[in-house]
Amino acid sequence: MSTSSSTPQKSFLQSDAYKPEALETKWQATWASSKLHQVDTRETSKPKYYALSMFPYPSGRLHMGHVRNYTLSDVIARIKRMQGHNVLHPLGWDSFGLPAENAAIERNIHPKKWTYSNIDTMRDQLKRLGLMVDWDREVYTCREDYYKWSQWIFTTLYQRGLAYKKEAPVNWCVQCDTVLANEQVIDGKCWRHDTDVEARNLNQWFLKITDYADRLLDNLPTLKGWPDKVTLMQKNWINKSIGAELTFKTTPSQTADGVAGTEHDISIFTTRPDTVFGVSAMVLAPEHPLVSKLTTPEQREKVTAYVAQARQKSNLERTATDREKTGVPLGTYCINPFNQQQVPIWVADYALIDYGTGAVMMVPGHDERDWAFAKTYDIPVQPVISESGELIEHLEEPYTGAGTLIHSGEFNGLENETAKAAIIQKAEEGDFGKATVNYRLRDWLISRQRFWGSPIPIVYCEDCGEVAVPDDQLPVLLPDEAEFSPEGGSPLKHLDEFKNTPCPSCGKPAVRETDTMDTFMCSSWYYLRYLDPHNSDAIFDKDIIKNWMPVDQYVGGVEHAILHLMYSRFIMMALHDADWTSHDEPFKNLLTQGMVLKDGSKMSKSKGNIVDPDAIFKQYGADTARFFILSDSPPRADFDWKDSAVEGCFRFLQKAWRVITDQKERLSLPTTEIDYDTLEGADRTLYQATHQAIEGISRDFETAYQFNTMISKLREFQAVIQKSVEQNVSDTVLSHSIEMFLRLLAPIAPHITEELYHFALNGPEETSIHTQPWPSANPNALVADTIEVVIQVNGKVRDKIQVKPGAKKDELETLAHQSERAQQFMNDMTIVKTIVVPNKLVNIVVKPQ
Ligand code: ANZ
Ligand code: ZN
Ligand code: ZN
Repeated sequence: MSTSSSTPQKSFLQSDAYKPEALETKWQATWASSKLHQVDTRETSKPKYYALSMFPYPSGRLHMGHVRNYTLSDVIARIKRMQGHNVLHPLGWDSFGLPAENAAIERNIHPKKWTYSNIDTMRDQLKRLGLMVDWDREVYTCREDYYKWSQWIFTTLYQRGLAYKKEAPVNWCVQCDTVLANEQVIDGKCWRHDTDVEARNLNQWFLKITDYADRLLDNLPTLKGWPDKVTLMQKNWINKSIGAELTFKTTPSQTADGVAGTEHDISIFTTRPDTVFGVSAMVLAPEHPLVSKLTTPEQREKVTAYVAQARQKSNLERTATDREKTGVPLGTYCINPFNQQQVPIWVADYALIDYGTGAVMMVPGHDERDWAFAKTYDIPVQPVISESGELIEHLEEPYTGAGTLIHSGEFNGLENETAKAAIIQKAEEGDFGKATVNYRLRDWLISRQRFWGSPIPIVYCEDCGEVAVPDDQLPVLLPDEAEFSPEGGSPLKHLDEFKNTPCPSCGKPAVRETDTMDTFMCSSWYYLRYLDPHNSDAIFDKDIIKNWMPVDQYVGGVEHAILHLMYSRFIMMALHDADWTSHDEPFKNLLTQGMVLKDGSKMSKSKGNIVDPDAIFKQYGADTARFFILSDSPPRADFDWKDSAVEGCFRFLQKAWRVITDQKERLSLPTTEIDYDTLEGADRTLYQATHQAIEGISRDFETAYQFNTMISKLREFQAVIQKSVEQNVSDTVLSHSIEMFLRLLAPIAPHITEELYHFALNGPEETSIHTQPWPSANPNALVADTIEVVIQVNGKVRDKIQVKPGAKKDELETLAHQSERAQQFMNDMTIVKTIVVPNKLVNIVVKPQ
């Protein structure tokens, strides 16, 4: 064992067994010392190819999901390199974030120490997997040479008016002990915890992603290499709705607190102006500023209590269609400007303050939530859209579809889509409304009240106000020491040395912002830094970015469909607009891989069904792990880990090893000078199988990264090689097939193929199988030697014959007439005519004599 890495050229063929562990560590050391995976991003002689996997969070140890993710991008990268590209396949660490800080609190380890030691473990594991990674480009988001530039992006956005601070109701997770972005709240719960998110009012930093809402939406159709599912999720998240803002005036005599005569305007946003004649009430969000002003003294107590209670609930909880709707009437009224009808004003928590105008015109006949509300409180329902066009007075359930307007005055009889435009026009003419656009997308809240993140580079000065830290004073260093108590808010707040600083602008004593950035901010641009990771003068060299972006193939989990993938698109667009990049979309193609299951259920600590990659590396080797993780299902589908199937993959490699090493004495390079036309017998069969394998495997790769079918073709190919050995195949053809077999297998199983390339095929010492070209099929060998032609008599199949492809019509006709089987049906008949479809069939038309 001790000799394995110190004598890299030692062959394992001296003993004939396949011993993956020693062989793999030997090659990993050799590749590292020969810098086989080093990439020069300034080199432009070859076309570039950027293969990227979502970088890992250093949680502790590698799991099989990582193995799958990184193997997928690695195999793509390796094939692209063999196909002649300059390929970059980098890795790094998404290494700021909560788990490190929680470990610090629970176990009293500094988050940095915890993070770095996890990174060391996981890097070793990833190296053990045999990845084609240029480790000189490794980035850590938690290192100052990286977060300096995360801060620089923040100040760049700030200067462009894209970062601002405001007080707003925000989502608070008690377990994370910090606020969350809207994207981090899933079904009303924290994305990391199963805890319900609370609403709190806080003064926080936001990035103006809403300025890019249209562009994020409009570019989606250009992302042709993305799964439809992901683009659809982004579209729904942004949720652009076109509608109208309409103004309802309150009834003057009804004004609250006894102040008679005051009129207020209530402005609502609706996507259904066509239903305006069906309004039964006005609903204000509990936080709406008019709630208090429009409450009558009689209703004040109830309203106040309701508002207080509503503030505790999360948005999702408040708007879910299946929750019971609650509300309280304010005691005042407003007037529908279209029919002058007076309707009561309510406060109800299903109206959200941060959507539209925070007020909703309630149309119970045509909206599910309004219907539920009206039924609870006995509010009248007026149908105004009729599906059939007939006049109706009563509905059994809300009708949300299209139809004809009824009970709608001058708009009666119009189709509702047409009516929308007509109603908006009338509102504009009467000055009580206008057409508007609304988005569900909110600005991105990036403040976090935690320690283990990049400080937000802002200083507050009494004289100058908010000052962005200038470039030459970046990074704002995260101090080494802090108190990590779960109480008391941001740990940096309690560190005077950190907090107190001279104002960058006037020099007077000032204080720093003590919140840190959402780690999604740090991970929204890492793919740019890999391209120029050691640049200390600038975030990156624009020319390199220009040549290398966009990422050609991105691979990762679908759980990032909205969060990371949308944030990255936004940051890329913002950097583009600041003239830092020439592209505004970061990822050209996206592959979202499925999950890794164990015997049908998700691998998880709590289920105790985790398969540890190290154990697999030790028992079977990384090549088997890689081969197996690709073998069973296509990349997008879930993958079910079965121990027995791993064993089968190991046996396949073992057999390849045996078949090839047994023939070692006969094999030699080069193998490409073979004249196919002269081949016969076993040689011809093996050569054909070889080129069919090349063609099929290349096609499976190009069309949809069908690694599982590529692997079944490799298995078939190997079986043919094995058989041909028993059938006196020549040394040259056998060498050729084995060389092609190894090249096709090399991206998937890089170690065993490198070993066999050198020691069974005698590949030149200074070369690597991984820099050999990807094989291309000889088209002549793909054409079958003979094809089947059907012979029919009066349209009925009577015989099948083998002919050379492209046989002439008269040749086929003669062969058909000679067919004994066909002749049995032609006895005593006269041939009327013979129809020949070359390469397919001959139909002989006969009639009785
Ligand atoms: C009247 C109406 C009638 C509506 C109807 C729908 C159907 P999307 O499409 O998701 O944008 N709405 C407006 N502002 C709201 C707020 N702050 N909180 C809760 N709901 C609000 O949804 C737009 C619809 O959501 C709007 O159109 C409004 O109800 C409601 F038959 O107006 B609609
Ligand atoms: Zn949480
Ligand atoms: Zn100042």
